[in-house]
Amino acid sequence: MAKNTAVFRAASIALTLLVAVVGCDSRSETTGGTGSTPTSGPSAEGGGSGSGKKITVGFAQVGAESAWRTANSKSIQDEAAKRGITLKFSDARQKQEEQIKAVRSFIAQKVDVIVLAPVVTTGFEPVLKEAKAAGIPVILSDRRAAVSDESLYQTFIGSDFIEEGRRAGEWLAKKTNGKAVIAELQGTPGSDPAIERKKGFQEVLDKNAGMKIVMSQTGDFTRAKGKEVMEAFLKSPDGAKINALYAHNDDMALGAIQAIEEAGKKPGTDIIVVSIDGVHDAFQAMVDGKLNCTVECNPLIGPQIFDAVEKVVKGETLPKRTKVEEGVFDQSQAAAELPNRKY
Ligand code: GYE
Repeated sequence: MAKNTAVFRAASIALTLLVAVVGCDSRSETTGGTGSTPTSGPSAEGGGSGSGKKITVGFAQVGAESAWRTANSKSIQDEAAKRGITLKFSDARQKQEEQIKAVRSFIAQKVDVIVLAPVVTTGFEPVLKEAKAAGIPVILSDRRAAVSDESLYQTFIGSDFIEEGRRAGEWLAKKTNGKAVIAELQGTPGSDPAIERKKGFQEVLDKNAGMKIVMSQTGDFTRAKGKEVMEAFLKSPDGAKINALYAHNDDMALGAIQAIEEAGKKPGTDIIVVSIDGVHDAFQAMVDGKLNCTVECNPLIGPQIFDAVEKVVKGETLPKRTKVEEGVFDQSQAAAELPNRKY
């Protein structure tokens, strides 16, 4: 367990030191939408590609649905500022149409590189073709897009979501001796992490006949919907049988924990709760005995994203896939790890 924690922690400390050195000289431009014309940041001698030309990146972010996402946006904004890269930031509020609009606007603005975190896997191929036709390279961040032609993006930098689902399932199988009546809170329908976290978890269920998902619905990766759906689960005819909850992210688990408490049950005891991300509040909930386990999904990928951006600008070819290292934490490790959490 947590075999990669040391590596991750070292990286986190290094990142913190870098951020501390740079301070809050934020040069990234958060436009909040793609309609506005961002003002240009201060000149960045020594920044950018090293060739003297300042790089402009358009980042089409998913939204601000979770603590993971907030940390991810901050990591990318901080890293752009640190490197003197101009960042045009768009928050699509989890809407694909908004992301497509954002990408089109970045193409029209002739940015150097587009970074896209696709809210869902399908439907991006046409706009990716438009970017390619305009000669603007695209890097996929965090989530994968299903495309028929790999040349439509330079690299995909993100976590192994199937492995995360598997880790959650394996932890639960061990904890319950392979016997569990499970409620599942899925992420955004059609999104890469929702599809793959379900798949990895299911692999474990297929090997454990005593573990069954008896109800499953989307909570759209948000705390509010996680709570709402868990309330409905508990009120349903089979609600009283649930003794385990698998949530595709911590925010939904935290919302569900509230619903469990309001229904007069003890989260963490009456219902074993396992989720994914490893955000600060999840560690606090483990310390409080309400959450049992979180599988880490590291959002601090700003440095990896901009390493890739700078290489692409220099014309280098990247591997199609760059993975992020992460671990698994349960209640026994929570108190010791809590002060180290950076998100
Ligand atoms: O787990 C969830 C967020 O795509 C990995 O999106 C990301 C997921 C993350 O809303 O909290």
